[in-house]
Amino acid sequence: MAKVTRYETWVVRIPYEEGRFGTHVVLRLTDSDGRQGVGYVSNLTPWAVKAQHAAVEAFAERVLGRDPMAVEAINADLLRTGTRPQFGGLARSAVSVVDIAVWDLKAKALGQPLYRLLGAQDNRVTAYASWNLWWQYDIQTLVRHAEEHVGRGFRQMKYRMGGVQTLEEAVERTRALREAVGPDVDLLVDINWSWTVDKVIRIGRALEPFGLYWIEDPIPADDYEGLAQINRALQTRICAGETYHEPQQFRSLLDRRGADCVMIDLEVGGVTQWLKVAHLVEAYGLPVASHTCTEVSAHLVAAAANGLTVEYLPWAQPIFARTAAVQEGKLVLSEAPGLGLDLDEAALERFRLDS
Ligand code: SMN
Ligand code: MG
Repeated sequence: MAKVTRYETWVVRIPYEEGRFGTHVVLRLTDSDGRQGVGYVSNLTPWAVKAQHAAVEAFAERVLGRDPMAVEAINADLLRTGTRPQFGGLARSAVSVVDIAVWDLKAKALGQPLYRLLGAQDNRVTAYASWNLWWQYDIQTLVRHAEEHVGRGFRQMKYRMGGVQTLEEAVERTRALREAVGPDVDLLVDINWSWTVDKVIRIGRALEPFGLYWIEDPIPADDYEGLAQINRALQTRICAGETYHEPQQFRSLLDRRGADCVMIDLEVGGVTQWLKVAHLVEAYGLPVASHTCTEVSAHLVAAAANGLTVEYLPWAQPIFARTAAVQEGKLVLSEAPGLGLDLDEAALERFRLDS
């Protein structure tokens, strides 16, 4: 039986667009057979990254000496010991990074790509381009970036409109994108919790002729009743969930039918908890989508019977030696055991953020 013998961590801050950076906490576990397991999460609250980094190291320390095959027991032990009320989501986030790396070790020990170990039939999974279409861009830039995404092989892409104030501008942006990509490319829009129920319903109805694939996070994510009201009022699929990290939050959304698709971030507790939530959502007859952490999430969406699409954000790619190809709207996962992720040590040092 192999045991986890070593951990290494990095905090990297990587530019991915003009003036935009992604901050990522990366962990590598090594076991007594010399296998290495990689885990990472992208931090959307860089001000807290030091605490998150320290938490990841604290939990990684607790995995030393453990058998990486025992993913369920390790996850339960870490969450039980770490998730005190005052520690909350940070603990889950840190446990998530450890859980991902342990699953990588487990899959490698079994010589299987993670998606196959989890039961996926196919190594190709639908993905959408989720960068370069921010609401701050003017429409000409937005259209050019959308055309570039089509040129990269994407058949779905997500733009943002949280900062868009008027119905007229929302319609103008959406029309320009629809005309640029044509009827066969899916357009997803993310409002990032910025609108009100009335505004979403009013603008959502005006956008329905454009056949949006989903409207994401239209209002604050804890307004389950508001989400249900929006969901009843609009034909367009409503997607929510990326900020949830406790099972109760997903149950509240599902019990109120607040969304037609549930977005699950790996910081919910890693692969172990992501799968549990996906199964919960499946029991309600709904699909799931992933949030950030593309290289890991793709395995999960490919394996989940109700997996819908993968958020493709390339902002952590520079730290990995290889990245999956995009072909005809699908991410093509490698046959390599585990996550198929080899860290580029030079890149880790180059982008290292001393925390
Ligand atoms: C998001 C992710 C990463 C950067 C900005 C916004 C957003 C999403 O949460 O759904 O992609
Ligand atoms: Mg979002």
